[in-house]
Amino acid sequence: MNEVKTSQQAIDLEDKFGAHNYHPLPVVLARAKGVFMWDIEGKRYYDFLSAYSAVNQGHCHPKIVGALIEQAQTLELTSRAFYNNVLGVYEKFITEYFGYQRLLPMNTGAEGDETAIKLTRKWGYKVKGIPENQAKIICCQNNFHGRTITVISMSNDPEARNDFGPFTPGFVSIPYNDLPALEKALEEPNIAGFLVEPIQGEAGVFVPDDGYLRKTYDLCKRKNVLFIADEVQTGIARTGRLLACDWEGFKPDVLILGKALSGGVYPISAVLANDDIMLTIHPGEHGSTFGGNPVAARVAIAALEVVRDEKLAENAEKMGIIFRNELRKINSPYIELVRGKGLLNAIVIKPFKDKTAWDVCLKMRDNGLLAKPTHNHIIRFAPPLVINEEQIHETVGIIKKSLSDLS
Ligand code: IF1
Repeated sequence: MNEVKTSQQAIDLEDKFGAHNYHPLPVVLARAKGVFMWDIEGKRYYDFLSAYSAVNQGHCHPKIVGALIEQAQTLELTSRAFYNNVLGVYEKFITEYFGYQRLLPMNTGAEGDETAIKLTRKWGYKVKGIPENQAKIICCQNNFHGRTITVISMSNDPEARNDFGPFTPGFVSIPYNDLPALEKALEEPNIAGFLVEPIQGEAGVFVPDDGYLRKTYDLCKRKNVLFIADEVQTGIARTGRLLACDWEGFKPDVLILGKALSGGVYPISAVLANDDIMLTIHPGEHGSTFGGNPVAARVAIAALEVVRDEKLAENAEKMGIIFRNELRKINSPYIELVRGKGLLNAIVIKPFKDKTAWDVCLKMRDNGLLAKPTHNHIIRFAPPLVINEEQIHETVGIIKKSLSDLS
């Protein structure tokens, strides 16, 4: 491979030969460890994105990378045409870990959502008795569940949808954090499920009212409708509990996981459910070449062990409280609002001197911290969950300095 020597060379190559489906912050990373990343020129940054919460366990965690290397050298892929000696071990491990009877393994978050939708429809026909092709799933406005055609069929974001139609039918969209809207939608015939993010990520880390999720779950139960939680981003300790739904003490009927299920070293997603739901899908009806492969299985076990052994949920809760408290002490004309849960946080930026969230992110980059704006005026702060208190104070200092550099 021809080595890239400077940041500019790397940017030029992507610009010339890559599809232009992203607009990255101009920084070219070459190495990472724990909460840090380094660019080609050797400058060090705090990672405050964690690859959108995929790297909860910290970059290049030795235990997870070790599992990846060891299994890749032993047995990499069998497909599901044959059994392998790792998948069953993983299925037993993850179902006990999260308290479900069965796992359906996939690769990306969007595939996890697709799988959950198929499973919910199947259950709707086979168990609930919905007439053929009539099943509907309730989703929320401003959701983000991925990029496939069916998944964007639930979206109301013009950038995600425009010129990608026609769309998949069978969704009913309601406002998020609105119980009466759900109650009303549940009166419609042939509703199979309600799909929701416990905290809306793309919407700018929008945290619903306390009790909202629990009440929506109870409403679904009353109407024999499956509660499907997309915990691709909120799951696996990010919000200060193993699952964000744990904050409200209930178990979704269908649980979708991704991202941090691999600690960021490999695309792994999962759908978990109990027998009455999962066994409605039969051989030949759903699957994936790579889903549940031996490398993914070993990596996911290691990644989940790290979350448990290093008490990452507890740390996320503690560090999150300190982080939000410290952020709220900053006196800056740019900060309108600080919100979040655990280490999934955001600040809403007030327009001031024509500066946007993008300008703030560039300044933070210069000062050694990487974060990404969402929607022009919101900045997400989601460091790896291994961050310690001293580092929280240092990073709040960087954020504060960056805001004052701008004004
Ligand atoms: C991108 C946002 C985060 C997700 C939830 C499923 C998926 C995602 C709740 C799909 C993916 C990503 C993907 C990333 C941007 C990003 C994101 F800003 F768009 F909203 F994280 F906050 N469910 N989230 O958040 O998972 O198929 O990507 O594995 O670049 O699109 P995937």
